[in-house]
Amino acid sequence: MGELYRVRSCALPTVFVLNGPNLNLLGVREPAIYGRGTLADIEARCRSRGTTLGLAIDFRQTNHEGQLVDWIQEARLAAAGIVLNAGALTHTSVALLDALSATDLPVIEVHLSNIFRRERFRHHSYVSLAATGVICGLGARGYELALEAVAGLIGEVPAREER
Ligand code: CA2
Repeated sequence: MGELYRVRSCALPTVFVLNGPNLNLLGVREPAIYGRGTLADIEARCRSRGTTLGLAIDFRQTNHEGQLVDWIQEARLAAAGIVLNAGALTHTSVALLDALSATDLPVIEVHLSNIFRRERFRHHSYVSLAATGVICGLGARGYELALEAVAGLIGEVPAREER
């Protein structure tokens, strides 16, 4: 009688799913490389997978490098993990590498295409230098697998050498 119950917070961990330049064109051009699905289709798959994994999905796209840097900095305070397809900035951006290096969050780098079967300039990734893991060549499924990886990594004790 008269017992007090503490209300437990049930906020889900948020994962930022960040997409870089030209990914808004998916489904419009280059279907041979990227398939016929749109970015909206990928977002829907992420939201559905997020629901089953118990993750809130914050899905964004920008064509601007500085905006991606701002979002990665925002994620440090607002997210439990990052899934990042930086588009062509993957291969050029030290600014993204520096922003990612400043987070302690799990970061999964995703590419729709297998960048290692493509032009040589796509074989190098600055993002990979700060990523926890990399998934490429599996199309939209790669985003779902990345969310599974983040779900597993959230709350995990850091590896011994990182402590
Ligand atoms: O395979 C990926 O996901 C990429 O990150 C996609 C980037 C590319 O620069 C990376 O090397 C690999 C390209 C983004 C999408 O570009 C489009 C261009 C025209 C039509 C549709 C998409």
